[in-house]
Amino acid sequence: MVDPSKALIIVPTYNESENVRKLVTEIHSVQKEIHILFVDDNSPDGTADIIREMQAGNPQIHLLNRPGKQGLGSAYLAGFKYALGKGFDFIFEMDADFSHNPKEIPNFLNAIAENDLVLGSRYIKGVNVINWPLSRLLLSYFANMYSRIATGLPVMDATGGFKCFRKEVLSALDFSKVKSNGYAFQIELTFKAWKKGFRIKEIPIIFIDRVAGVSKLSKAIMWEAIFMVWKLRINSIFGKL
Ligand SMILES: Nc1nc2c(ncn2[C@@H]2O[C@H](COP(=O)(O)OP(=O)(O)OP(=O)(O)O)[C@@H](O)[C@H]2O)c(=O)[nH]1
Ligand SMILES: [Mg+2]
Repeated sequence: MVDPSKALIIVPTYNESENVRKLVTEIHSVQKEIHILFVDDNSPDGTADIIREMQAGNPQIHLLNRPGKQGLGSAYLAGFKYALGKGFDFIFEMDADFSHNPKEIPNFLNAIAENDLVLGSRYIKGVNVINWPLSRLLLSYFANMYSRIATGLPVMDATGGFKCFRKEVLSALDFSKVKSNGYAFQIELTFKAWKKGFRIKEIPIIFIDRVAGVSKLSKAIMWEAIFMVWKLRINSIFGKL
């Protein structure tokens, strides 16, 4: 396993006041040296106030406060810049809603020792999704199949948001050229890392639908992904990634 004190978990938040306190407790009960960065878009429910309370006396909790809701992808890019600026070596993406189980973190830290990008995958070793309506599961499963066909990216779960990057991968990406913000954002980053020849490993995770708080999934996010996969492939043919 790599040194957990060199790892930062980025958690974008929008109205996650019901989840953040418990999330920090659980992450630190699994891996007490790890750092956590919340990127909050001025959540009206006061998520940032709770994070600030937790920050008092805990230097491992970081907060980037943005003035308004700007989307998941842009929150992650802001988080990546912060992570690189502070010299973290291993940078995670993770949702605040407990769809991603903190207990899996050590598996990522083990796998990143031999890889550059580790993806938490719902669709290797069967289908590991709990409590999603069948319609949403099918949408996600076929979206991944579609993305594989369009981009050629050989992973079973390209839209997942539980992943760990080595800093070299993020340093090699041109953030100003990252255009997508929703599910397509996940595909775009992994596709670019793959094209640059980085070692990518999928590890199985069990994904659980959110219990508290509200979903931010929208039609716009789906349309973006439908078009973006072809754009990625075409841009890569013309060397414009
Ligand atoms: N900072 C920031 N965080 C966001 C934004 N949109 C979503 N998030 C966070 O990103 C994570 C994933 O969003 P979710 O709403 O869980 O989206 P999802 O997982 O696709 O859908 P559900 O699990 O069904 O809610 C959560 O931690 C959200 O709070 C945003 O515009 N800005
Ligand atoms: Mg979620």
